[in-house]
Amino acid sequence: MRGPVNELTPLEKNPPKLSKPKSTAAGIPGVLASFSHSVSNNLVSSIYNLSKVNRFQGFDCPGCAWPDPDNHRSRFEFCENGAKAVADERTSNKADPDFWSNWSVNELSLKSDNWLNKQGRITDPMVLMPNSMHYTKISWDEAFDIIATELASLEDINQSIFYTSGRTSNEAAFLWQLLARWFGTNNLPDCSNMCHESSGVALTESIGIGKGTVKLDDFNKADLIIVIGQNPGTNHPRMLSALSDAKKSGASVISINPLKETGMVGFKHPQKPLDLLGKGVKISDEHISVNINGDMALFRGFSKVIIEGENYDKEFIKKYTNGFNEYLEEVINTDWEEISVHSGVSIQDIKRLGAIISKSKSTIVCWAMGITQHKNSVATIQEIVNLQLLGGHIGRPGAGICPVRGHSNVQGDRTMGINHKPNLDFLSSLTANTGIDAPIDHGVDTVGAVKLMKNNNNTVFLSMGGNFLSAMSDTKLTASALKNCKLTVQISTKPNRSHLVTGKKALILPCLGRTEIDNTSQGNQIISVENSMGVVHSSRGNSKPISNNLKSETAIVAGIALSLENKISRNKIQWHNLSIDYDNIRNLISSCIGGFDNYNNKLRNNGGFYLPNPPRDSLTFNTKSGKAEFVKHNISSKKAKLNQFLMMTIRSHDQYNTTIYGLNDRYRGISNGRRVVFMNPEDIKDNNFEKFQLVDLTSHFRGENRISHKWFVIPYDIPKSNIATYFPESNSLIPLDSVADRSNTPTSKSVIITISKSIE
Ligand SMILES: Nc1nc2c(c(=O)[nH]1)N[C@H]1C(S)=C(S)[C@@H](COP(=O)(O)OP(=O)(O)OC[C@H]3O[C@@H](n4cnc5c(=O)[nH]c(N)nc54)[C@H](O)[C@@H]3O)O[C@H]1N2
Ligand SMILES: Nc1nc2c(c(=O)[nH]1)N[C@H]1C(S)=C(S)[C@@H](COP(=O)(O)OP(=O)(O)OC[C@H]3O[C@@H](n4cnc5c(=O)[nH]c(N)nc54)[C@H](O)[C@@H]3O)O[C@H]1N2
Ligand SMILES: [Mo]
Repeated sequence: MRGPVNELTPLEKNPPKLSKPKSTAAGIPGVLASFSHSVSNNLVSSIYNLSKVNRFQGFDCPGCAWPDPDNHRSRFEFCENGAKAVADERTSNKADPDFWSNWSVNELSLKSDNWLNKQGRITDPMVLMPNSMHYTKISWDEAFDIIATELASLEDINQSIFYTSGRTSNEAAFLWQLLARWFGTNNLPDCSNMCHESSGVALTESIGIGKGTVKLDDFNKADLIIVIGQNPGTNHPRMLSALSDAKKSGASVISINPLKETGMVGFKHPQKPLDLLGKGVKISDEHISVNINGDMALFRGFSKVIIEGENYDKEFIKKYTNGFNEYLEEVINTDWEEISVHSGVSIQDIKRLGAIISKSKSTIVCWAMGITQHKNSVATIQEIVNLQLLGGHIGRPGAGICPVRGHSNVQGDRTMGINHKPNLDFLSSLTANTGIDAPIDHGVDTVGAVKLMKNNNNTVFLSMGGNFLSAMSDTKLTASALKNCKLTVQISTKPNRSHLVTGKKALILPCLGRTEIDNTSQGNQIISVENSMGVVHSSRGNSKPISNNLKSETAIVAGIALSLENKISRNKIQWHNLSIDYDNIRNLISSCIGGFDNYNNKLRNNGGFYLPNPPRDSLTFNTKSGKAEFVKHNISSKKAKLNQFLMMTIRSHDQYNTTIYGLNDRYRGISNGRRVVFMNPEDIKDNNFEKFQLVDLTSHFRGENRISHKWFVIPYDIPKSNIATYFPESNSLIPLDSVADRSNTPTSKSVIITISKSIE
């Protein structure tokens, strides 16, 4: 029998150490921190590897989706975040078959996420049989056969789920969705569902494309850059170089965030010696400590200032937009008091900043998870677009909208068709070019996937990267759903909790990482990715793979497909030819997806190529009206009632999503602990708590309670009645059905919580 498996990260015994939050990001400590992580892994190969990151002939940094300059590359186009990601992948530690035989899944589940990740790279395909406590080694052919047998025996094809995390290359992603659709399902949930889905839904309706409209170069032409709900110092450090350059070219920066994040205060460029020695560049000219989820009201306030002052771009509005009069009326009818209460910002401050925004000739607005993971996220993003349309700040140099993506190829995966709601043009093109009978019915997203697995005993869940258990909301429910599957398959590089909380049978298929040489019978292959600004470029691994028994993600997809082909009747696809020469995949992509003509040649240009972006390139909007839409909504915000708190779940400086590199959050002054609740000092006093008080958190949703024990209270500069915790630890508190309207994204940044002292 398999004993109990712990689906949650274990509790922490001791409180963390505290120091003052830092006022400057990067600089010498940033560089040293990246190297100390490398040192602890493998210094020589890491330094060699770092010099290859984001060079024209090197590999794409697995750290984030922030773009590189178009025409040049500095010797080290990377940052602390990238350095950690590379060092983490290049570790010499191995989670090999001996490791898996030494530890049962039950024992492993008592270890922390940090410990699991430290065990190193998975070296061989492994299987966990029903009732067994240990993974054992299996051959690739046997593994593929198990998957094919289980898939072929499904009563309903829609009991299969093909999840994708956003590090997957364009080539592997294209094959992955082809496999799912050739088999017959659109069950293609992906990490976007938990990330920028709200941006995609909002922008598609407002401007006719689910992506941003700026190029990196626009940052140097902007008058004003507004950064909302984002912590670039930790999550997109290279963005700080763009912001500091923009400031040198005369731009002002406004930061809107319940927290004063260090990167937004000051920045020292880690690759410029003079910057390192000096005091650093001040980044934000203004910071607004908005209440959690107060942004929609705040932006309504900015629009009101512009409309009251008649400072809008009448010509742009007339020529390029639809719905202005209705929006105008809505704004006039929203009263100031309401705006101030919802946003938590004084009318005076909103008017002062609104006046600055009114004057800007070219404004860029950037946002990330602080905006996308709330109930009203789609409406909030559309309010941001409304403001940009008022000033004509789209399709003009130095202006536009900039949702800053997370995973390094999450945007590319969507472009490749990883989408549970594919558009019909894409499906018919896929059918025309591959002969498959592409299914039309919508598939499940991540929330739908949990429900599907929960309600069926026989689901097969396949995961191309990621850590579904820990990344998803409602950890216990997600765990019970995964355990209900007849088979779960993880295509992974490093051990994580999704390897421990599994279906009746489970497989781990270890793949090459981005830094490794991908050699096939046709020679070394390159892959491609799309960054946050729509540039597609190549990536080439340069290190010897950690084990001889790894396969590339593309080879794994082809292996599953070839095995399945023998068991079901479907049209022939040249899986083998596609998987040995990625030019063949790219030729197929060229014929199926717009903007990729001549893909193979263009990819080999230094820096790659831009995909078409109609709003940016020609002020063309593929919306219902053919114009950019003002979309009006009643203003709303989530508010905690008396004795409740509104909780946001955020990343520390030492984690990459569910991968925990270490236990410090250097910029926020926390070390050696993660189980913390950031709380306003007055709230601490009013509740009779103390610093390091051990508390239990209970979330409340539609009459249901979820409880999580033993968190340490930390006094922090955060608005009253707002609190923050780190994910993934706090995911068990987020109810599965608490999602954003229309995008169905878990509301990871607005969870209603009560706090009580723990019983020791
Ligand atoms: N080192 C590192 N880099 C990463 C990642 C990582 O985990 N580690 N993850 C990658 C991924 S997948 C993603 S999506 C991105 C995530 O990048 P971010 O979105 O920067 O990540 P979060 O830590 O979720 O930060 C959310 C920020 O929004 C603020 N915030 C929360 N709620 C609100 C709100 O209601 N209003 C406003 N205005 N602000 C709010 C928080 O205080 C915090 O500063 O980073 C990517 N890069
Ligand atoms: N509460 C809360 N929950 C959140 C969020 C939040 O802000 N708050 N953020 C959400 C967001 S924005 C996102 S994007 C999701 C992230 O969700 P996921 O993308 O599912 O999770 P990751 O933690 O990025 O996945 C890490 C695992 O990916 C595997 N891996 C790493 N590199 C590779 C590779 O090259 N190939 C393959 N095949 N596998 C690889 C490793 O085994 C590693 O353990 O989490 C979401 N969950
Ligand atoms: Mo993300």
